[in-house]
Amino acid sequence: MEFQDLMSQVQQEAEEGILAAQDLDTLEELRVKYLGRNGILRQQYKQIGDLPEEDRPLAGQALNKANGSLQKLFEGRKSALSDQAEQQKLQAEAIDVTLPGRAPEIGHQHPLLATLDEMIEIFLGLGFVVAEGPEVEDYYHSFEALNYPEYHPAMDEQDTFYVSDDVLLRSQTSTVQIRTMAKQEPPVRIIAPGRCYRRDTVDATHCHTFYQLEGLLVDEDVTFADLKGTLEIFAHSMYGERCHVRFRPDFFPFTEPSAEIALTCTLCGGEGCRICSDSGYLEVGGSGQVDPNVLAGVGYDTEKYAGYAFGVGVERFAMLRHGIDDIRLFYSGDMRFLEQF
Ligand code: 2U9
Repeated sequence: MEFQDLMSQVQQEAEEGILAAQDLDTLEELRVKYLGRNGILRQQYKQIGDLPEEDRPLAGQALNKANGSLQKLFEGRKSALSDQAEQQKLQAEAIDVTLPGRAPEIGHQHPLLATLDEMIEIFLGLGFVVAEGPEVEDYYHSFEALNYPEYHPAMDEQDTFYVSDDVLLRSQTSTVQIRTMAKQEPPVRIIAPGRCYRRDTVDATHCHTFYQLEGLLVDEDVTFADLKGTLEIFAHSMYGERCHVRFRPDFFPFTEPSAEIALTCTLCGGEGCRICSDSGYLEVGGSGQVDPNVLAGVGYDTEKYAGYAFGVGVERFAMLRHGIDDIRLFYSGDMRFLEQF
């Protein structure tokens, strides 16, 4: 094919390609193909040397003209595509300031901790102070100081999570009361809320991790009647004046005498129903006069001082408060559950 014809064909191809390019990357590929250092036009410049002497000036002029024309076309197309890309970017990033703002999600308290706070507030109103302590405890504070005998099943591995022979996850917040008494003389009037751990099989009413609220009052002349009266006020504050406390004999190593705490059923008011298995009462925890061995263990004069203590499970109260029938929901992290509170 004649040099001129070939050059015209190349120029036409290049012009069509440049005008058809829809983006800067495609355009750049065409620039390299036709106008680049190793491009087609550079090859054609080299081929001029192979033409007859008399044809070279005209061919060179024509090639320069084509090169200039393609460069100009390329620059124009590049400018157009650049503007277009800029416009597309601006549109993509455009913010319609007239749109309503996105309201920030307002968080809210977990139902379990909301119930715990409600319970704590009642005892704060009675003059108790919140005491806290470590969740990873030692054998002494967990068992010995609480008058557990050596062989008591609670300290077996099937009930308690052990980290080592002497280090474990607390199974009750009573350890906090021991630590507090060791640091101060009576009167002691504390509540110990917090997470506890037991090797329980997880089901609708048991979980290996649960919240407890324990209370301890040590002073001169503290009686079982004081205990009952304090719990009665707590019951009224939580569920109204018709909710009463029932004591039944029980046993705990750290209290003597001990009593199981039951409240008038919050659903049927004592008539009997599905929730309370027709008993009219709901067991919620335990209590008793602090065993003198425990007081003596922290150095208190047991001739002068006596105390009462109680312990309740918080999940129980939260489940009654909100009609929840599966304890696992509290720890599921399921927003469909949590968003209801
Ligand atoms: C000291 C002395 C005595 C706290 C008590 C209970 C009875 C009790 C359970 C209720 C449900 C734990 O969450 S639960 O599983 N607790 O029955 N707790 S008397 O007595 C103490 C505490 C500390 C120094």
